[in-house]
Amino acid sequence: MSRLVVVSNRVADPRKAAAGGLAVALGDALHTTGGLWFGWSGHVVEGGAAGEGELHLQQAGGVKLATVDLSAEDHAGYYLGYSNGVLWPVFHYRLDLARFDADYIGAYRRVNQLFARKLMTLLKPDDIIWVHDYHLIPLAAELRARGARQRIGFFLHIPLPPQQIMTAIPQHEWLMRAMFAYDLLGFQGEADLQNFSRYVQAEAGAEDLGDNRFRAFNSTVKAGAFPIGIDVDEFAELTHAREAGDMYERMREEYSRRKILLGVERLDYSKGLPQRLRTFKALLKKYPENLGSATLVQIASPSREDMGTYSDLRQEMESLCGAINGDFGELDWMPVRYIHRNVARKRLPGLYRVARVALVTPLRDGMNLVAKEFIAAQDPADPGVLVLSRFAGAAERLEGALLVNPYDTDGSADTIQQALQMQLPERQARHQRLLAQIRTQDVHWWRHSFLQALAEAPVNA
Ligand code: GDG
Repeated sequence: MSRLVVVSNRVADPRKAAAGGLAVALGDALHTTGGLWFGWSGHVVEGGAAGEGELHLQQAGGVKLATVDLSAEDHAGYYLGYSNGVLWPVFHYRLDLARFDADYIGAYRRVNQLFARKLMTLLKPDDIIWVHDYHLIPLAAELRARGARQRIGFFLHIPLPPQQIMTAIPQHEWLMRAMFAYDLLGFQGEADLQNFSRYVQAEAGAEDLGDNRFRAFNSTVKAGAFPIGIDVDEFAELTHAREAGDMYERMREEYSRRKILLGVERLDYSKGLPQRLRTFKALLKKYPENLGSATLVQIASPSREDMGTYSDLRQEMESLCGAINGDFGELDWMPVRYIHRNVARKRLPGLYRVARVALVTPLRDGMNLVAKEFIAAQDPADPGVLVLSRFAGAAERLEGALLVNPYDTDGSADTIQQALQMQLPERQARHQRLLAQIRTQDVHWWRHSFLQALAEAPVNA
C-alpha cells in the first residue's frame, strides 16, 4: 500500500488529544494508514531569513511528523496576511473584511515554495500526497515544478465562494491555475463544487469533461464533494468517559431549573456570534416565558488573537453579553454565560449532552463539526434539538435539524422557541435521522472516499 503523506498548515501529534476539527480528522486518517504529516512547526523565528526555516523530524507512533519553522516576516505575510487576511474572509464571502496588501502574496508564495523544497527531500516515488486547506493552494504546482510525479489531492475545509466573489482576489487567476496542478480537488459540499465548476468554466474557459472532470491549462482535474464527518463511536465513547460525565452532572445540578442553549466555537466572525446574541435577546423579549429559565452557555475559544478583526469581535461580544445580562438578568439568573477560553475536549460531550438546544448558526461555514459532535453526544432517549444555519455546509445533509437564516433575528428566535417547546417524540425522531446521517458519512467514510477518488483520478504529473 502506498504511504500517505498529509500536508497541512499545522501538524498535531495524533497521540495527543488535539483540539480542532482538522487535527482530529487527520490524526485519525494517519493513525489508520500510517505515514508522514508535514507542516509548519508553529515556531516563528525572529530575525530568521524569509523563505528559510529549519526542518524538524519526529516519530509519533506509526506516524512521522516533519515540521518547518517560519521567519517572522513569512509568518506575518503568509499566515496572518494572505491566508487569514485575504483567503479566509473572501472564501467566507466577506470581501468587506479582506485586506489585499500587496506584500502578502510574496510571502504566501515563498512559504509554499519552502514547503515544497523541504517536502521533496522526504518523498518516495509511490507516495500519495494529500494537501489540506487554503494555506497551501499552490503547493502542488510548486511540487510539480520540482519534478514531483506522485498523485496529489487537495481538500478545501472552508467554502469556495461564487465566481463574482472569487474574482475580487487580485491573484485569483494564479490560484485557479494552481488548482489544476492537483489530480483531485475535494470540497465540503455540492454548493462549493458548483461554485468551482461555474468559476473555472467562466474564468478559465475550462472544458467540462463530465463526471466533474475539468480541463484547462493543459491539465485535467477531477473535483468532488466529500463532506467531512466525525468519528461517531469515538465521540460516543468520550461521552461516557469520566470527564464528560462529571461535566454533565455538574451542569445538570447547577442548571436544574433552567434550559440550556449551547454554542461552541472558535471566536471567529464566520460563526455568527453577535447575530446569535441578538437573536437570543429577541427570544427573551418575544417569548418572556423564557425569562429566568433559558440560559445561553456560549463557549468561544480564543483564535487568531493577533489579528485586528478578531479583537474587534471580542469586544463586540463582551459588550453584547454584558448588555443582555444587564438588561434581563436577575440576582439568581444570568441569561448568558460567556466563556472566552478553551474547554478541554474530554469535557465537551458532557456540555453537549446537557444542552436542550444547540445553536450552530454560522454566517458561512465549510461544514461545521460542532453540529455533528452535538448529535453524537445526545442521549437517544431524551435528545436535545439542533438549530443549524442554512449557510453551514452541514445543512446540505443534516435533515432533521431546524434550519435558520442567522441574519433573520426574529425568524431565528421563533425557530429557537420551537426547539425549546419540541415534544419528546419529535425530538427522538429527528435525532434518529441525524444520527443515521452522521454515521453514514463519518470521518472514516470521508477519508476513504477521498483517497479512493484520488487513487482513481487521472494523474497530471
Ligand atoms: C474548519 C472549517 C470544517 C471548539 N471550541 C473548542 C473546541 N472546539 C472544537 C470543536 C470541533 C472543532 O473545534 C471546530 O470544528 P468546526 O468544524 O466547527 O470549525 P473550524 O474550526 O472553523 O474548522 C469547518 C472544519 O474545518 C473541518 O473540515 O467543518 O467548516 O471552518 O471539533 O469541538 N475544542 C475544545 N475546546 C473548545 O473550547 N477542546
